[in-house]
Amino acid sequence: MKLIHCADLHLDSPLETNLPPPRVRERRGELLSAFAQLVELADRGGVSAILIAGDLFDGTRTTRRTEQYVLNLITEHPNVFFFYLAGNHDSGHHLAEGGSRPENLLTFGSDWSTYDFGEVLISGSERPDPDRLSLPADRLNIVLLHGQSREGGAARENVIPFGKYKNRNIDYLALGHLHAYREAALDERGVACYSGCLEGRGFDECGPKGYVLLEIENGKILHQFVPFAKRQLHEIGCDVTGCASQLELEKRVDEAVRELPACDLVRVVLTGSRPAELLTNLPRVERMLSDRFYFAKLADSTRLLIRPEDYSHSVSLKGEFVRRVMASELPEQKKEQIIACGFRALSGEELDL
Ligand SMILES: [Mn+2]
Repeated sequence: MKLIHCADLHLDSPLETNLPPPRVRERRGELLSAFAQLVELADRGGVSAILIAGDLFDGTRTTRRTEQYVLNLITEHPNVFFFYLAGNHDSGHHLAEGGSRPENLLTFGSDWSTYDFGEVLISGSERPDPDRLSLPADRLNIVLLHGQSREGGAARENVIPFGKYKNRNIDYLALGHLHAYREAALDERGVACYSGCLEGRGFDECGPKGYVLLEIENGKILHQFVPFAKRQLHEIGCDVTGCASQLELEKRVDEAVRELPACDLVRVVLTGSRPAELLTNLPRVERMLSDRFYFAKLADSTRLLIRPEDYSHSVSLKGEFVRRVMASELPEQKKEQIIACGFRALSGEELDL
C-alpha cells in the first residue's frame, strides 16, 4: 500500500516574494495546480490515501472558489482517500461539513480520532493531548499532527512536545507546520517527518519542496521525500571581491547562477568587498537576471573597500570628501554608503537613493 504525506499548501497565499502582480496571480494558480497534480499522480500511481497534515488553506485569504475546487478534486477521485487534519491556517474552512462531505474525505476533531485503513491505523487530533493517545502495539500506526515540535515542555497550541509521543507505538508521525522537509527518529520504533510545503512561496522557503511517499511492505512503513515543486527558490551568495569592472562583476554573477534552471526564482546576494572607485550599475545586473529567470532579485551586501591613505594627501574634491566622511562620527557602514554615493555623484551618475 502506498500513501502520500503532504502539508502546508497555503492555497491562495498572498506570496511573500514581492513578485509583480501578474506573477503573483500565476504563482497562486500554480500552488493550486500543484495540489491538483498531486491528486492526479496519486490516483494514477495507485496511492490509497493522501494525508494532509494541516494548512491546506491560508486562513481568510483562501477564497470559497478555491475551497470548492479542492472539494471537487476530492469528489472526482473516489479511489483516493483524503485524511485532512486542520492546521492553524485552516480555520474557517470546513470542506463541506455535514451532508455534502465526500465519502473519501476523512477529518479529525479536537479529541483523538483513529481510522482503521487496511494495513494501518491512521490517527490525529487538532488539539492533541499526548497523554490520551493510546495505540495498539500490534498494529502499524500513523499519527497526523500540526505544529512546531519541541523536545520538552507541555502540549500548547501549535506546539508538539516531541518527548511525549515517544514509546506510544507510533510508526510514522506525519507532521505539518514547518515548510521544509525534516525527519528525525521518534523512538526505537518510529520516525517523525515534516513533509514541508509543495511549492516554495518566498525566499525564506528555498530549496527542494515536495511530499513524502510512504510504502507499506511486510509490516513496515518505508518513507521517502519526493521533490515535486514546479519552481524552486534559491538564494545565492556571490562574492565579488577582486572584481575591477562592471563586466567582471556581471561575469561573476553569471557564473554563480549558471547551473540554475530558468524556470526558478533566484535571489542573488553580492558579498565581499568592492573598491570605492568601481562604478557599478547594479540595476543592470538585476535586469540581466530577470531576463534569465522566472523571477530574480539582487541584493547588495558588499563592503566598500576604502583605503583612507589613498586620499590623505590628495588635493582634490574627492580627497577632501573622503577625509571629511572618514573623520566624522558616523558608523562605518554609513561612511561607506555616503562615500559610494558621493563617488557616483562626482562621476555624474544618477543617484538611486
Ligand atoms: Mn501551520
